[in-house]
Amino acid sequence: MAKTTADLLVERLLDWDVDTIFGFPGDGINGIFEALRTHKDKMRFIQVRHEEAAAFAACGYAKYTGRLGVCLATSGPGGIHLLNGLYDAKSDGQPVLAITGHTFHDLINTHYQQDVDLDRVFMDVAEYNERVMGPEHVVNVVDEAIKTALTRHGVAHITIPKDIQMWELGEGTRSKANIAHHSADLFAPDGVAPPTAQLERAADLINAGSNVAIMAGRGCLGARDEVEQLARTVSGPVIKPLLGKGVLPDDSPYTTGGIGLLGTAPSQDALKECDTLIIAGAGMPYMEFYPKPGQAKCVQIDYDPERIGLRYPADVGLVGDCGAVLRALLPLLDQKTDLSFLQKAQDGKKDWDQLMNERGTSTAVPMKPQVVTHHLSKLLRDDAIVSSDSGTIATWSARHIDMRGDMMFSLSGSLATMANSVPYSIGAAAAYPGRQVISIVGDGGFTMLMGELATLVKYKMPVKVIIFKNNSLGQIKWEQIAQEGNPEYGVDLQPIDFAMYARACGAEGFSVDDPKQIESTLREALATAGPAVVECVIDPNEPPMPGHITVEQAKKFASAMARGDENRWDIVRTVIRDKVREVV
Ligand SMILES: Cc1ncc(C[n+]2csc(CCOP(=O)(O)OP(=O)(O)O)c2C)c(N)n1
Ligand SMILES: [Mg+2]
Repeated sequence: MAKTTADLLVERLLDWDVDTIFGFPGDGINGIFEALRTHKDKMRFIQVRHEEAAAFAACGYAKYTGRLGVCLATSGPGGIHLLNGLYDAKSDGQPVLAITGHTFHDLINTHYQQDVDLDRVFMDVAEYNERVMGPEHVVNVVDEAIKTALTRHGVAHITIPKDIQMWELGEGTRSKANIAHHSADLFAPDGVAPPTAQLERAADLINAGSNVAIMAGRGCLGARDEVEQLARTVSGPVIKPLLGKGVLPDDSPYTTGGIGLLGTAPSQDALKECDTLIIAGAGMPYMEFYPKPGQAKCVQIDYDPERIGLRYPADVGLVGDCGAVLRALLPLLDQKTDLSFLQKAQDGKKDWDQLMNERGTSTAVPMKPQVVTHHLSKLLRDDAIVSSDSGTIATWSARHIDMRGDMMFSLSGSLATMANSVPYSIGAAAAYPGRQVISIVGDGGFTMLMGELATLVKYKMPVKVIIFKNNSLGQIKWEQIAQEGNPEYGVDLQPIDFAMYARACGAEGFSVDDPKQIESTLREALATAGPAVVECVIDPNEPPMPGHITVEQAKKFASAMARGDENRWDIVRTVIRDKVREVV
């Protein structure tokens, strides 16, 4: 039997070493499903419960493997459901290929069923976007789509009308110009190093500085040795934006931890006091945490020339892979002998760690959210892959989950969407059977894609889902109070028994509200063979405060309380208790 367009699609993906596709069926992609069925010994299809989760899983897969992630959805609504996950991939620079169906090729734009031009819908999100016109077109298009996604670190999209998926090769429609087998399944990454003169300018600038701070983001995830050597050479602290959490282990003497609202005080101090800043593979958006423009000389390293000077007025830009650029730069740098800036940062980090330890070991009731991440961190294996959702949980994860060994960590960075973490864990579990995979998620984020627990059960993915139950969209509640100075509104959640829900899905379900039980409950859950949910009932009145609180934030907080937040006395008590603990 002659090959169909869909056969050619699947076989070309296999040529590109794609062996896993996350998706959800529909009549607009039945042709592709038939090809998936007949190639199922080589191509694994993972069926999620919502297409958004397929796109998140593909993004997580790409983040944790460095490889292309692939997702598949039907015409119209299926494709539309992918969008948020695709924007997540675009925003965090991940190579993801989305494949969708379209209606019959000769009914497009005639108000037919599921007649949505997804190639037009995806114009903004996708770097490459093409409608396949026949079996002779698909191979070339797949090659271009994949190369573009890998080169531009973004989304590529292919849509195939449902009848064209079944068209067979050899029906005489190949144009003379389209020579068969002319296109290659080969990606050749750009390996050009920055010119020597630029490297020398960067080195001069760094050598002349006395307080050098390094901000190392996700672009440095594969360059741990180089970043550590840089820190040692310039005697400066490494500040890790959240997507770069895995760049250095948290017990490294060279890191002050995270930055931003959910970062650490010593990172904030180091950036406030540095006279030289090296930004490597980072685009942390919160400019108020950078040095003031003009305060520090700046060398920025990024694979994308468009990002040089994006957040801070860089004096020298070095374009390329962070590891390769640092290897070229390091021999030009002088060893700094004055350790005072680094030592101050290390002292600040020690104090911070002590504060976090106190917060994390609190026995107060209701249980503090930090207590959960504190104990979880200690119980995790050195190979754990931890995904966090957006919400206050991101702060508790950022500050209390310590990176060790080969651990990986991610969340939705620039898009900061909710509901990504369980699907990211699906991507991680698919890529790394045998590794410990953890999802840290709020009750709000979890309920958005709650059906994905069934996906974990179906594929026997032993992901442990740690749900922080505060019956609230906590992050927004605190924003309303502390940033806007308004009493909370529209943020309370109808409670759900998540442990019972887990069992209804066929997973293990645990529930804990006692800080004295948290360690043993987590230990028991982590030891289970399959997927498990741990519902952690936590204090809804514990605010995620920045490392240093500003006068403005304190004033807004006071104003919201004065205007009558219904939980104001509980909140005030909690905040005062924290402040007292900090000072005593
Ligand atoms: C898709 C989406 N909708 C809304 C938001 C705004 N938002 C950010 S965090 C948050 C609250 C998250 O609540 P939950 O998951 O319960 O975590 P918590 O903050 O309570 O820890 C909301 C609504 C978002 N980031 N993404
Ligand atoms: Mg919540």
